[in-house]
Amino acid sequence: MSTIIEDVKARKIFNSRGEATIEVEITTSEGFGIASAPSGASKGKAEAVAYPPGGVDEAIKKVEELIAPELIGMSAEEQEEIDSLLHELDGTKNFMNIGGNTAYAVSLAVADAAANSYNMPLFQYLGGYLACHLPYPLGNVLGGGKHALGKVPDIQEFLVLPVGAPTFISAAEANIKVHRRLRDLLIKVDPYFTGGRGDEGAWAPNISNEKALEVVSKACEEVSSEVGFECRVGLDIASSSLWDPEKQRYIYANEGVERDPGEQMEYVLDLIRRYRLVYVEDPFHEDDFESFSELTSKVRGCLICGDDLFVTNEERLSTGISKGSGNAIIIKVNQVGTLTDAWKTVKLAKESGYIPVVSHRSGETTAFHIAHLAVGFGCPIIKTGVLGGERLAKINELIYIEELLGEKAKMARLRI
Ligand code: 2PG
Ligand code: MG
Repeated sequence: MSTIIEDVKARKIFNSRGEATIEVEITTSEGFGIASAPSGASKGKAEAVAYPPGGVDEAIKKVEELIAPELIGMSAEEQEEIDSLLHELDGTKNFMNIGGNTAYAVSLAVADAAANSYNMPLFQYLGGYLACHLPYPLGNVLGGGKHALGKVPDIQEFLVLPVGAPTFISAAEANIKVHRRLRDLLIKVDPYFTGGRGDEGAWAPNISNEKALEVVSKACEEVSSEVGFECRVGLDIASSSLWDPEKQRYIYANEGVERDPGEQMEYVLDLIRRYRLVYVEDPFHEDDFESFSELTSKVRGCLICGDDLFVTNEERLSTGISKGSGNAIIIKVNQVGTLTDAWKTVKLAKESGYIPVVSHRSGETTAFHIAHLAVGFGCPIIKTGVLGGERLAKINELIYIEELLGEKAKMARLRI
């Protein structure tokens, strides 16, 4: 059979922040696959542990000594079996022994190798003939929080979602235009603006959260009328990074404001209304399912998305569903480790009316696989940056997929 695994290799490479990470290469009798793991700065408490004690070097050893001997001889098509084998070999709930990033790179390289052995694009191998919907790119254009230094906004990400785009390439182009327009606007509002950018290529100016929202909204409005379709504004508040459990308050350090959970609720509601926000990620800290549900019940026409809240975990999503917490979920495969785990969560999300948003991490490699995951898993939104080689690797791959699909290509159905 063409998909029999003949060799498994692991090596150390570097991500966009210059941190060491793992890359895994799998050779089958008629093809090969490769995948590398990204890494987060604002991680959820319930995420899989990225590396075993001993870091990337130890992870490489685990692949070579523990995982490779088991995989060799198996078929790369046995995705579920291989993913449960990874759990077995690890033996913990959150990949403490082999590392979630190790599991991620192996799991994805296996799928990549199977697709390649069949001479098929990964998205088609994962999603079949019906996988022909392109996601809307949710682009980070301005940011602060844990992704930048200095007196930047406390809110981690100010995002653009080109909801009216007729094609993927026009959507990607609109996001780039907003990013570029912002530069011109920021020069006017921040006299010290040097053109500095954060981890994901978003501008990192010395302005308040409110000012940031004003300029991003203005840039979106201007670009919307230029391109002839609507680009809307979203936020990733990444509230777990602001939450002080002792004080039981959200600390907006650069702004010099503290908010208790009630004030945070009022603040977020006010921002959604005033700026017609279309998307708000992690408006409350990672254990506050109740506030997520209260906010979700109070707003219309805005996605309330859980990242640190759900950590791509099926069980945590079930808890959210039962309480009505949010209506969208971030999908970062390395938060749970394997493709099978992530797929189960995506499936549950779709069955329950939650919009799955496939996402990059702040520390990315130049791998483009998440572009294929978005199309293959049928996720209507992909969150990946607007600029920077490691961000454009995903965007450009989607442009290629759109071209490859030809007349079959359609933008995803986005019900907000
Ligand atoms: C987030 C991500 C990506 P990180 O919070 O959504 O934008 O950040 O990878 O640092 O967790
Ligand atoms: Mg987030």
